[in-house]
Amino acid sequence: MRSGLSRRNFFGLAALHTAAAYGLTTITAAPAKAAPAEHSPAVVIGTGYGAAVAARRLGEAGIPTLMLEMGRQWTELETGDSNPFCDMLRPDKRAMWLAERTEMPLASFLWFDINRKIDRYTGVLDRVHHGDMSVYVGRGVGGGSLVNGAMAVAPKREYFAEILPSVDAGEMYRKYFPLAETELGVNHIDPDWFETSRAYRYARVSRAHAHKAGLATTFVPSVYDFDYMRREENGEVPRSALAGEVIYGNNHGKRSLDQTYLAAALGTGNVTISTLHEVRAIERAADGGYLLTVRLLDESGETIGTRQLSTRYLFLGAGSLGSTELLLRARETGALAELPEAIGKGWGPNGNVMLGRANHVWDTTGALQSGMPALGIDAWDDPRHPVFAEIAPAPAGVELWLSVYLAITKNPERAEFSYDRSTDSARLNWRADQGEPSIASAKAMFDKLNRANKTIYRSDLFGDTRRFENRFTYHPLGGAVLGEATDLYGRVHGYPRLYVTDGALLPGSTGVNPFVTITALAERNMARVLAEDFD
Ligand code: FAE
Repeated sequence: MRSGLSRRNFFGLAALHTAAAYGLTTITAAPAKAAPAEHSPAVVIGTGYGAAVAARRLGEAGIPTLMLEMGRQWTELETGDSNPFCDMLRPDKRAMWLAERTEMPLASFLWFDINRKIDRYTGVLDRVHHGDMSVYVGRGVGGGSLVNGAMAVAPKREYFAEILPSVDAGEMYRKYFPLAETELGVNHIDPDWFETSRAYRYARVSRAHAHKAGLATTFVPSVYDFDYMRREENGEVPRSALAGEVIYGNNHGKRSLDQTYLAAALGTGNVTISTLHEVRAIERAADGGYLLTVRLLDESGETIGTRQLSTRYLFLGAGSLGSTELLLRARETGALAELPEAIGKGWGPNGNVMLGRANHVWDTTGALQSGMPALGIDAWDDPRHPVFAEIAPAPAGVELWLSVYLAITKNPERAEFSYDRSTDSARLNWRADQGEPSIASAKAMFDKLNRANKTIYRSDLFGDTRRFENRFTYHPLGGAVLGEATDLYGRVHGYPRLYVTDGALLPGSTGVNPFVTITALAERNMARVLAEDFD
């Protein structure tokens, strides 16, 4: 147990462990509620950042709340392996959501395919394909927090004010960003340790190259426990960040939502989580509440039943893709026909571009690399090509003479979802050419870096010969944008007591990795909704 764990989090974590031990799909800290009622006063769809904030604040306000999560619970699986997650070098069925092969962001090395065949299973990482764009998302109790790189960055205040001008930036930076950072367990790397850690040699090499090109670098806060990481390097505790664990989950060290917001939510005794429950449809009930049709899955992804649930207050926290699809389907099938035109619009990939550089033979990046980035190159104030580039690891366990980056760029292009009746799903119309402004910005920064260091791009990493990969994003944002599809607090226009609480609210870009912004905005919105919408 982490020191400083509150009593509430303790009871919530105990509930998660008990459910895991008995293979339950219902997680609750309230003994009287072993099975969720078919009616719940509040329902939250999803268990990612926005959802976890909503459920916790509802639970604390004494409102019985049911969370519905299509993925499974990952705390201590009964796999025979005491670790729930597999690592990146030895992926198995737990790696990916209902896939027969892994789909790594770095798809090849020296053009050799590095993906592996796996068994189909309700694994933790999903890559959802939409033509020219595919979107990585986390599946399971904790959503994206299970698979992400833990970088906990608040956007520059001027940029936040630019993307959400109707939100009081003063209040956000005074109150809600600090609140989110505290509750998420954000911590900072000890700069002295960073300078000596073997696991961050790769970041120091990239930093030296950036500085040689006149570019500034900055440490990035994290929700990975840096004290734990230091003990990993000293050989005192089991390794996680230093054992190639990140996109398929971390067995130790990471403060994912099941350790923080969700444990606190369950600890109120008012929140229940039902796993392997995929919400398929939302309609209006005769009493003005909402009816949900839920598909029940087994661990191989087969449908084993359906449930009908009713609620008075419905919070959508299924992520940019999930929440947008549910709303679009409801509008286009006529179930919630009055939903606004703005549903499905304003989507962007946060300008994501991945790339690699080949290092000189004397510039080794190290066989041991922390899976958790701790440094970024910050050129966001560049007037022509604003870029914030995370210095990413390539933890292969051997020297690769490779530097990898995930660049976040300021790309004004946006895409829309439309409803495809034949597949009953939302389709995104992002085109490859819309990614060109992102590539131009990343190229401007990294050309400079290469020139100064006499280095070159790698063209063997993304399955073909491209040097810049922007056919995927880690940061899907938009689809139900704040102030357009909803009011200024996430209340969906036209339908009382229906809310969006996740990354769908953000208009396609945050300029930095987004989960702190999603969390802080959800905190702000929930404070208002709880004060005004509940009797
Ligand atoms: P999200 O966390 O995606 O949660 C949505 C949840 O809803 C998921 O658990 C889904 O399984 C569930 N769901 C979806 N549809 C349904 C349905 N119909 N019924 C029931 N459940 C459903 O939403 N961000 C950072 O800030 N820093 C990082 O270092 C970082 N690294 C990343 C690395 C990777 C590999 C990935 C994939 C993402 C990364 N992100 C990072 C992005 C971050 O995780 C993401 O912005 C947030 O998780 C989005 O939060 P939401 O609340 O919108």
